[in-house]
Amino acid sequence: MKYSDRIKTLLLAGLFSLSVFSQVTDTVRIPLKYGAERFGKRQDEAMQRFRSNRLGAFIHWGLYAIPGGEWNGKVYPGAAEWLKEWAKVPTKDWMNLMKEWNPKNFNPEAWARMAKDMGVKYVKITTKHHEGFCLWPSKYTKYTVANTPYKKDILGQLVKAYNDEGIDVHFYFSVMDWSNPDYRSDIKTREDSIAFAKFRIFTENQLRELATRYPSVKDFWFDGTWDNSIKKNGWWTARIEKMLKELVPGVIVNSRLRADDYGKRHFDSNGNLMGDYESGYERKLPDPVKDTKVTDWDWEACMTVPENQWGYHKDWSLSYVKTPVEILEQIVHAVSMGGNMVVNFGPQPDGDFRDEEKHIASAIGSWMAKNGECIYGCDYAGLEKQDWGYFTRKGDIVYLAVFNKPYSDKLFVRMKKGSVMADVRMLDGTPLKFREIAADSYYINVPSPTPSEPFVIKFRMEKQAPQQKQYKNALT
Ligand code: 2OX
Repeated sequence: MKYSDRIKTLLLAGLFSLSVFSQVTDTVRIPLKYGAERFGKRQDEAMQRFRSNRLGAFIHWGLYAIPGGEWNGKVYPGAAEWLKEWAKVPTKDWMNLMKEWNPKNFNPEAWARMAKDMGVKYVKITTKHHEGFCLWPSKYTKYTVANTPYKKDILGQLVKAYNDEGIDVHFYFSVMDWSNPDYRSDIKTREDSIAFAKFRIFTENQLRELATRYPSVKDFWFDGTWDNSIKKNGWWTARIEKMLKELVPGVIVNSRLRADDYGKRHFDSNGNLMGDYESGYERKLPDPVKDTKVTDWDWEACMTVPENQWGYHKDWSLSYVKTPVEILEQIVHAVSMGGNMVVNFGPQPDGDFRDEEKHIASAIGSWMAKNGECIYGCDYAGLEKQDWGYFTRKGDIVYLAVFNKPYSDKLFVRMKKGSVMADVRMLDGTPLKFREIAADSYYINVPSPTPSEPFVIKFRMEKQAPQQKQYKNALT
């Protein structure tokens, strides 16, 4: 063998041995110090709990709730929590809102009951949004609840109330902080690096404070991490994740925090997910036919009720407001592709929820009480998507969540090769008629009378006994 051929063989052998370890996209072509720390999904108990929870609520609550999208008589149609930016409000003026932070109707136990009744297993709370106002009494800034007329720790009361109801609490944290003078969106001068080094320490202190004050926190969901300054500090984002994981055993961190050695985000330069789950599905969902690759990693989507309002906005007539059934469909859609779904709420400045949100929470809750079996602990079923709705699966039980009843009154199901359908029922146990109509293909009869809301059917997927071939493809 020529020398160059020997080198080629060695290289090929090297690539082959890498691919033995790798699943899916997992290859290490580019050496990274701050890339993904793992190939594939985390499988420890905390991660399994995160995954099986499946449905969560998001809470966006901060000073922005007070103006509710209006500044100096002008209503801004953009996201209410971005008002400081839309109306170019200087920090000093914005922080005057702290004098009005006194949510008279805030009742953490009522919030926890609302979440429980909605059927959510976890709640993600904005500890600090881009504005920089903290819902906990942080030692590291004056912009906190402690310096408002209300005085009390909002976050601490919520953690306790939710946990008392058995609901996990996740922390939203914006790294970008519009009120810290040391924050930089890019680092171009020596002065920028000095300021940003101070800002890194401030952020680390706040995160250590959150992790130690509230050790029952299950997840940190980072936001405001897209600026160049953070992309140039990939080493620091890796260090933050490591610090939190040392402080809180089992804690889960979203993909949005990290940047690798080259400033690549979410997926590192080798295409491997950083953090524990992908958090890029914001107000959108993967295509249920084309994007089944998302089932290779854990992910969580988050959704607003209007088009794009996270914080409280006083005028919801400015954009389309989703109906409860549309939100339910998005929840099922996410689970059918192996993801979690978080539905957002923007509480009013008085500490109560607007009527529309209360209605949505209770409508989702009553559907979940009946049909939650197809959501909690469920995953991608591995079956071909059909137009009537979505499949989910738990072990050998497959669920059909029907959102579009066909005129034929028959639900088409294509089974995996080597498996057969058995024991088809409504969730309440009522058996349904079904029959095999072609190779691996079945019809299930729509229940009669047809339920007046999206309904769920389940069946057992059994291994096929050896049998003679009944169906044959045409020769063409
Ligand atoms: C949009 C365009 C440019 C820069 C940032 C955004 N952005 C930020 N969009 N949404 C956000 C924040 N993430 C959501 C979870 C909310 O907190 C929203 O304010």
